[in-house]
Amino acid sequence: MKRRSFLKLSGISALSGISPILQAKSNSKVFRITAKPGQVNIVGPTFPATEVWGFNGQVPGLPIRINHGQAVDATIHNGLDMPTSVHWHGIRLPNAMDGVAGLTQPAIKPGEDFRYQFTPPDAGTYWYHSHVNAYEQIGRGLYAPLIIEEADPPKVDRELVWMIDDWRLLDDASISDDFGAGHDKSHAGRIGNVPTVNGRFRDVIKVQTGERIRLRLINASNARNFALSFGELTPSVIAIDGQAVKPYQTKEPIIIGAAGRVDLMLDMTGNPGSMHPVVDSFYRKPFDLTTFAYDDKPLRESLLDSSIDLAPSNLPEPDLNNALDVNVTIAGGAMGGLRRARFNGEWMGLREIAQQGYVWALNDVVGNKLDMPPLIDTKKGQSIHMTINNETSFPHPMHLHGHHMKLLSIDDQPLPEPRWVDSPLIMPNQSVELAFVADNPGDWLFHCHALEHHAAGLGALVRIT
Ligand SMILES: [Cu+2]
Repeated sequence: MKRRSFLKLSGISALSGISPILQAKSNSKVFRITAKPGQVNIVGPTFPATEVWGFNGQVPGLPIRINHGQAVDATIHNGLDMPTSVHWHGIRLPNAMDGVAGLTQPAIKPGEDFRYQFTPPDAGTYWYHSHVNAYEQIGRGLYAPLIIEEADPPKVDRELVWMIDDWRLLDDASISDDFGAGHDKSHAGRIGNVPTVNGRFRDVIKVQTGERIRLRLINASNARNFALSFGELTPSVIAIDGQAVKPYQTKEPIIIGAAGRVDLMLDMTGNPGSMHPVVDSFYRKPFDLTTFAYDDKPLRESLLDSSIDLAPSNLPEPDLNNALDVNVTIAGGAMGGLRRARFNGEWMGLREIAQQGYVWALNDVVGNKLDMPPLIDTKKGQSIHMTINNETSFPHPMHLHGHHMKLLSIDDQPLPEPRWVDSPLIMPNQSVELAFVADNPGDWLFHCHALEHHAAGLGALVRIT
C-alpha cells in the first residue's frame, strides 16, 4: 500500500511530521463558486443597477476566508458564455493551481468546472480573480477577497475588507464596453470614472470613536492606483501584499497600486457624530473615495494599546552572494522612447508592432503570448537578484506569480526595512531592486497588473525547473 493511502485509511493524517499537503486533506474548506452575470447597484438608488459579472454574481464575489493551515478546495463553475479561469493572487501555490489559462491549465469552458485545491502557506490579505481576457472579466467584476487568518491575530474591535475598484460607467450606470481600447493600452490603462469600495460609489461607513479597526485594502482595479489619506487618523501599516511589516504609523497617503494590498490598523479618533472622508490623491484631482460617519456614542474613552504586530511568514531568504543577477527594462507606451523591439522573435519598428495591438516590451521583447522563451530560466532553489528599470512615462505594478519578492531598494536607496511584495508599483523612471528564491517549480507569469498593459505586451515568463 502506498504511504498516502495508508495515511488516509488510518486517519492519522492530522498528526505532525507528515507533509502539509496530506494534512490539508482533512482540513480543507470547500467552496462552490459560479462565475456568472449579476446586478449590483453601484452608483446608488437614483441610477439603474449595473449588469456585472461576478463570482456567485456578486461584486466583490464570494469572500473566501480560511484559517492559516487550512486548505482551499474551490470548484469554479463557469456560468459565463465565454471561457474563464481563476488566479489566486499572491498565493505561493503549486503551478497547476495558479489559474493562468493557456499556461497552467486550459481555460474553463462555459458550463464546465475546475477544482482548485491548495494550502496557502502564508496568512494574510489576498484576492482571487479571473485570468482569461482579464481586462474585461476583472473590469466587469470577477474578483473577490481571499483572506487567510493568522493563528493569533492582533485584537481589534472590527475588521473591514475594502476591495477598491474603479468603473467606467455610462450615464445609465451600465459598463462602458470599450475594453482594451488602444488609448488605455498605450497610456495609463483603463481608468474609470466611478471609484468604489466593495462595489459602492461614495459609501458611508459607520464607525465609533475609540474603535480599533483592521482595514484590509485590496486594489481590484484594472489599472487605477490609489494614494489614500485618512484625514485626522494616523493609520498604522501592518502588512503589505499580504506579508507582515514592522508596524509603522504614517500621515503620508497610503499608496496601493493595482493588484496590491495594504493592511492598516485604524484607531478611530474622530469626534462622535462627525464625518470624515477617505481621500484619494494619486492622480491630479483628489476625490472622496468613501466616508467614515461616527456614531453619536463613543465605544471607549481611551484607545486600545495592545500589540498590533503580525507574525512574519516563513519566506525563503534570498542568498545575495550567490544570486543570479537579472536586469529588466520596461519600455514602450505613449511618450516612451521605444523605437523597435522583438515581436515573435523578429525585430520590428514600434509602429508595426502597435498595428498588432502591442506597445510595451520587457528587455526589448514584446510579451504577446504565453509560449515565449522565458525571461528567467533557472533551477529550483536559485536566488534571483532582479533590478527593474521603468523607462516609460507610466507606473507599472509588476506581479510575479507563485512567489514573494523582497523589495531591497528604490532608486538605489536601500529600504531601511526591506519588505516582501508580489505586486510592487514601479513609478516612471524609477529603478527598484528585488530578490527572491526561485523555489516553486513551473512556468510563472511575470507581468504588469495594469491589465491593458499586460494585454499590450508587458509580460514575460519565469521558468523554474
Ligand atoms: Cu504597466
